[in-house]
Amino acid sequence: MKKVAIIMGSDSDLPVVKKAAEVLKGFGVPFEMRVLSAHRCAADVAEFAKNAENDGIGVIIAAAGKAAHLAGAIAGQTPLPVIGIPVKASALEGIDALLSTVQMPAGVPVATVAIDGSANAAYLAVQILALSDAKLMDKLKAYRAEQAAKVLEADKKIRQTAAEMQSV
Ligand code: RP5
Repeated sequence: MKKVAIIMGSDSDLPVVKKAAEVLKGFGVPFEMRVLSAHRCAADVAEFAKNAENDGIGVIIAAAGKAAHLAGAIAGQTPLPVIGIPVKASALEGIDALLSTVQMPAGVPVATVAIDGSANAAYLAVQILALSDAKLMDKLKAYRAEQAAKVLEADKKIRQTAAEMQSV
């Protein structure tokens, strides 16, 4: 199976990014994690992005805060799908990173998740890899079924509570 690369702009992003790694681990998807900054070490970002396809990477997750150019800078240098996580890291509460990550020009997309939405970045990466991996697709379907069952169980309880509240 191809691996997922999780790149963060600073090690201060790790508390947010950790959740993505946990989700990937849960699905048995191999991943690597790196700290690379579009602004502080641009040449290293370029080297990573240019080699990613040949390094067995299938999807790239890039997390950054403030003027978050990391995901876009990577996307511009690889044909691999890039998922951006805008990180809440400044007085602007992540809106700065969200707009910097999501507003890509046509032809160079970054699939942007919610501010600090690292779990969904990983789920989306799993969905992409599952397109060419039947076992992973089965795991994904099982996870979705489990999620639905939990909600329906909660629904059953809340309906019972509502009925009890009105029976006296
Ligand atoms: C961004 O600036 C990083 O992704 C991080 O979210 C933010 C702050 O970085 P540090 O100053 O904590 O290294 O580039």
